[in-house]
Amino acid sequence: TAAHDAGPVTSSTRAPVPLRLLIGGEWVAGDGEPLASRNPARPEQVVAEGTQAVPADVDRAMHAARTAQCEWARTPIHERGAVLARAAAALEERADQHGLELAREEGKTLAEGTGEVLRAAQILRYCAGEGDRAAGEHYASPRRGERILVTRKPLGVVGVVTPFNFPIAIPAWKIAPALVHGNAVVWKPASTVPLLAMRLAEALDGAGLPAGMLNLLIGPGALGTELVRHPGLDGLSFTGSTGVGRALAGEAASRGVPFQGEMGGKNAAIVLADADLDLAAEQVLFGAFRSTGQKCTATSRLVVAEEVADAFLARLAPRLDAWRVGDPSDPSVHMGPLVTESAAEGVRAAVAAAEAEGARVLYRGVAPGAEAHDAGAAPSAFVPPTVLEVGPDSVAWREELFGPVLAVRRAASVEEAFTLAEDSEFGLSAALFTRDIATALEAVDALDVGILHVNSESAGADPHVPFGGAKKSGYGPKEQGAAAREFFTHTTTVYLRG
Ligand code: UN1
Repeated sequence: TAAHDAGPVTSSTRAPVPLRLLIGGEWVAGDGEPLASRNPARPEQVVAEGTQAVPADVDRAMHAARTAQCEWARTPIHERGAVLARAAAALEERADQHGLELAREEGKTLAEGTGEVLRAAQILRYCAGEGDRAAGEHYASPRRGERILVTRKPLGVVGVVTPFNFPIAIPAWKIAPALVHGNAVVWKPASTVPLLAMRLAEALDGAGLPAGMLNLLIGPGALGTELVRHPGLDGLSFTGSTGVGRALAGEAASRGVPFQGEMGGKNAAIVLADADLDLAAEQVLFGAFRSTGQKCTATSRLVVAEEVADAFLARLAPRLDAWRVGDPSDPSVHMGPLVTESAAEGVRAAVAAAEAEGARVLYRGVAPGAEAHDAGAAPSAFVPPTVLEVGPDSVAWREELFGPVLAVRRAASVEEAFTLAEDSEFGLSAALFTRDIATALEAVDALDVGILHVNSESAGADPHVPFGGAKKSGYGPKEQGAAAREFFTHTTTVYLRG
């Protein structure tokens, strides 16, 4: 039976939720090390606790998945979709409860947490309708009495490895297309957010997904290595850092296993001289500081036209002054902590290094615990929103810090603005602010990015269109929409004569 507790959520000091793994349709305690997920805003609060999976569980899960997948692949796609639709309804019903759990476990705000649970439901619903969409292709034949059909078939058993920052939406956008296209899944979520992983698995299990079709292995990174090395693996979808992604991609390639990698970003917002500066300031604020900057699509670089740079920064500062940083389960808070103290420590160290290299602080907000940190007392997972004016070699310009830090450079022309935006090894998303459609069209050609937003923030993605990046940001096929179908299926070309 599922491990979720159904009662209303009123208190933020409630008892930790017991964690369970899902293997072959059974909810079980792991044989591995104990694991507790903590509220990064209040580290004394344990949100969920249990024991982790051990590497041998990967083999058990893979076998359960293989057995289940044979039958599932023969189940009509509309029936498979109906399971996803029921799981979507269950998540919608529990959106407030799970949204609060997300805020407590990961640190994003209550509104973002609840929004993410609803987004996961939306993705499940989108994939539930996959049976109504084109399933393949039909070609004429150069020979009389023959037609050529291209049909799609599942890969088989796929691995899914997901990050902490969207603990339910990213898993949903990998697992839902995998399942609806007839694959079984072995899933290793980030071990900082096990409760939200369990919530998604419970929703699918409760919706009637056959035993073994989704296996949830909570545990250390070694499980991911075990998974990619398993001889039964037919595909692997990963979101996370470029370093880990490339290591997994190498393992997958050496075994001929298809790999889909969604990796880092160092996304620029470009504010041109003709932009609506109020709109741009609002969207840059959202892009850089929502979810505490912990999105691969977050705006972490700002390229601003010299002639409007001061006017733009003068519009950003009061918005930042009004930006409340604190416990994300308080609905009036705009930005919570980072996911862990050590993540915050890394961002603080990078900001200090950037300053030591000559970066100028244009804005630094306040964050709870920051003073204590300065005094060398209790460490804190909070980092204040920070805007730095930097040079081309600054760590804040080059590296994905995954925190609330915006690195700024000024451009003397549109051309220079595009050149500066392109000055990155990453190419996930970009945001361009201009009123000139011709300039926007130029940007489409000039910017080597997977996603371009014109007059909106660099983050965000719809479930029916491709998601993924260029350069170091992506590897292999993209995610979502028809791109997900491409990845989670292969084709059989049928030369058909009567
Ligand atoms: C979004 O921009 O809303 O890890 C989603 C990430 C991305 C998802 C971004 N894969 O942040």
